[in-house]
Amino acid sequence: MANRISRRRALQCAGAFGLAFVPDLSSLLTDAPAARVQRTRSRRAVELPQPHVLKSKHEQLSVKLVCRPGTVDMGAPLPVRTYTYNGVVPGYTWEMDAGDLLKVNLINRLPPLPPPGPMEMDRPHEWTTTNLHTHGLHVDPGGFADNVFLTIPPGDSKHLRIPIPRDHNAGLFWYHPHHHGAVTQQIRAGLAGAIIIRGDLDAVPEVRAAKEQVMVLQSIELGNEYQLLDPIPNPSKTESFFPRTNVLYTVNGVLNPKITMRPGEVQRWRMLNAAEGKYMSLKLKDHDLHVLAWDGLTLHEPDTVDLVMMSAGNRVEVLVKAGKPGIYDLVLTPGSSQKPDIPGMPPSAPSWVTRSELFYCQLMGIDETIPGLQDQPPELQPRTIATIEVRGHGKNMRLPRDLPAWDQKILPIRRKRTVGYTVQRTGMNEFVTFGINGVPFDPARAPYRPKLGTAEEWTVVNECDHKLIDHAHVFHIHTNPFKITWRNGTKLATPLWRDTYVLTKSSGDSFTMETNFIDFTGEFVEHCHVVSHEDLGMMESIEVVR
Ligand SMILES: [Cu+2]
Repeated sequence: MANRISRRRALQCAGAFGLAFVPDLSSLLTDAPAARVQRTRSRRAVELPQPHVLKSKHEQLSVKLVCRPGTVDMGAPLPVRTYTYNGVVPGYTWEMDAGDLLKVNLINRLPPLPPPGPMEMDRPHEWTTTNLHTHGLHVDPGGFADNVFLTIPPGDSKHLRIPIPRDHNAGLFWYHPHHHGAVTQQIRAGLAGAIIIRGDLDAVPEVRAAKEQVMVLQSIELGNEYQLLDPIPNPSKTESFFPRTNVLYTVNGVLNPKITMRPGEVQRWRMLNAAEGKYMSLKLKDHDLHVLAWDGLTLHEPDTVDLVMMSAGNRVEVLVKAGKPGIYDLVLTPGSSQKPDIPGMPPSAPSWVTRSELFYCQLMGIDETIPGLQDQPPELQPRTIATIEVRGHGKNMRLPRDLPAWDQKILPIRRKRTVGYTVQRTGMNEFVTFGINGVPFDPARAPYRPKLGTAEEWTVVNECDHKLIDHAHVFHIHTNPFKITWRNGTKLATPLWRDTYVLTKSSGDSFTMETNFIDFTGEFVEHCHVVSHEDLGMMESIEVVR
């Protein structure tokens, strides 16, 4: 049994030896310095592949999910050596109906790590141990179901059994590993896959008529030889917790695939941001995006926009109606930035050179006084992640007017809470850990205990010290979705239903949400879905009790 020590204890030990925790601050940004963003090697664009689909039969879907190292062709200059589900990135798509039983035989064939020294709960650790989270599904968080406290070390396996409730909402969800300390490593490797629950939205005639494209957006983080690098639990000043020199922005595992459409054709793009900590602001040149649903929660009517901002973990479903013949780029901008473009939110900084970017420029040796995109670090530059080719002739397809909305009634609010996303630093301004309300995740700590059959109102605040570099965060809670009612002190005319939502980069930014704790008791977590922040402590447990 590995030895676990608390951060406070570790600090005391470190102090005793005259050491300080002074990791490279750049590792706290979602963008490591000097990482190159790989576009694609010269070859003809491949048509967007679809992950292989496993469909339920007789109200049951049984899958064998093998985590193992593998070599994958993503269209980069070299084959990519990383972790895979069943040898592919992303994993297969699981398709079910509400009421089905999902059975997963999860087998861990990742390499064992050398025996660890003392493990710190807010540093990367046991990064080849795994488990499984079904993100967004309203299912049992305990036992051998959607239980993120299960541990499956290399060589081990578990049979999971996850009944999908009969009244489950239809939409796009996803699965990924969630072993604390290992989440970043396994997500940046590419371990993720889509889950589709069929239902009312699929029956809308205009939606049913549209060709469906699942789009798993990932950022695969690699070294010089396009190989996954190990995390560094206690990096030196010049190292990162999660080193990488190449970042591949892939859609369904390939760089810049092509999507072919006919003029007037409507397609349904089911997009998932399965990247580690990357905000993805997506635009399609000369085309509107007609949003049907966020996070598997259908809107009342399509929301027509020219940009969607997906935080890590978000899903958005859009209809796209092809215009005139031509080539159109689907652009990610500003991609992995700490400054996500958030529709409806005013920019929170007076200039595009914010403190974090300035800091970044200093690290990179970039002259930040010269304005213009060429001065942006490569991970902050806009980039094309897919190319749409409209050609030939097609019939003029229609868009829907009304949708079968998700609008669960919120129970009477039983309690209000403030949840602060915080960073601890030493007096010397050196990073110590991330936390929630100042406390880093500790598995031994008693969870917060709301009562089954009640609702609560939480205000989530970015409480990073404004004197320090800014961090955007992403709030995600398991098991129950939430309804956002206020943002930065302004009541929303139309509340937003999500299971994952951005907490913008400025200190004091906040949103207020309401959530029902219904159907399931048991322990689960809420955490930052910039999962490097989560592995470094930004998570807490909740146990719903009778
Ligand atoms: Cu965070």
